[in-house]
Amino acid sequence: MLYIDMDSFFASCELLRHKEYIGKPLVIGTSEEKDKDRGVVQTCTYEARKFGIKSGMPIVQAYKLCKELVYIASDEKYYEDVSERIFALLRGYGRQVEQYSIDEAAIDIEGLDYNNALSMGKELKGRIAEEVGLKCTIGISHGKYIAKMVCESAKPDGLKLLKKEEIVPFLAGKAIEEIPGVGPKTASKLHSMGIDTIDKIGSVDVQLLAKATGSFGAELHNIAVGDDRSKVVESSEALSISRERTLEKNTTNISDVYAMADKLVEEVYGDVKKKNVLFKGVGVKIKYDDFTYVTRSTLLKNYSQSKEQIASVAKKLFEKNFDAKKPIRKIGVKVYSLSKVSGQRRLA
Ligand code: TTP
Ligand code: MG
Repeated sequence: MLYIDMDSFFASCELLRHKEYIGKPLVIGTSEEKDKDRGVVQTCTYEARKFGIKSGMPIVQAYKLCKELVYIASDEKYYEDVSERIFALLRGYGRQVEQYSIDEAAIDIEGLDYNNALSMGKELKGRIAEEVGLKCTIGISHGKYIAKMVCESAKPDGLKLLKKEEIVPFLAGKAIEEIPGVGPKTASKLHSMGIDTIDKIGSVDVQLLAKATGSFGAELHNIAVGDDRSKVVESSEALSISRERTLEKNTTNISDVYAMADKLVEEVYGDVKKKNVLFKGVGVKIKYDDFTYVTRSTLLKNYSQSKEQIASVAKKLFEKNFDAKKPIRKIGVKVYSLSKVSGQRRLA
């Protein structure tokens, strides 16, 4: 398994178009610059991390830690475009790719020996640096959980391979919270059983583990003994399901938009059923004849698998954002924030 995670992703994207800030402590925040004090840090450069600044921290606190901090307001549309280019490159290898977030993926490298796996990692780093201009870290090992942990341990700009026999020593003494997917709930259950480090998980009876942590128990045991069997799950774990299509002719008539939306909803719903996933988010994209576009989305209260719900939310979003003065060229419909109906747990 090869696990790739871009370094300080949003901040690095900004440095591509703001070369003047290279080498400076830079944060990307959730609020417009004029009211940046109300926002939180989404990410920051490694130069800013030296001051103790990190994701989730209020901007006000970040400024207390570093007075010379440079601030840029988040521009997620741009980061998504950069991400799409990176994923197109990753998918170009014809291997299974499981996308975990805007900047993280696991790639199935079955059939490669350690040397070839390392060569692939090196090549990927080189191509992403050359073709996109960004740095990333790659962890290679057996199973997704271990590969992700190896990746974390090699940040930033790292490439690290952990052989099978090196896994148990690597895990020794590490806190259970370092296992991807172990959140506060699982952690507190494990703590109440007297388990605080990963190696201890391995010495506990699997039945007991399963009783405390459900279906994750057996997987946790496997991870702890260096036998992480998790595999890439490409389709059902995809971040979103979407369709977009160009209208027959550019239009300022909303009924043309609704008619096309019905078709797209039908197709998106077809995929939802086929992959047997639930969704929590519904979004639309409106592309105008001047090649500008807007995206709008709504998060539902609960996970859903209803076609009517996709249709009604999409329609509302199209209606609300319709502007009769701007001819529309193309529209899109998507569902996101997906969850499997059963099985596979997410890492990130
Ligand atoms: P991460 O991969 O967690 O962080 P990163 O890429 O900035 O830094 P690194 O991987 O080198 O440690 O997240 C990817 C992007 O997701 C990040 O650039 C910004 C965004 N993000 C948030 O918006 N809020 C958050 O709390 C986190 C953790 C990330
Ligand atoms: Mg990252």
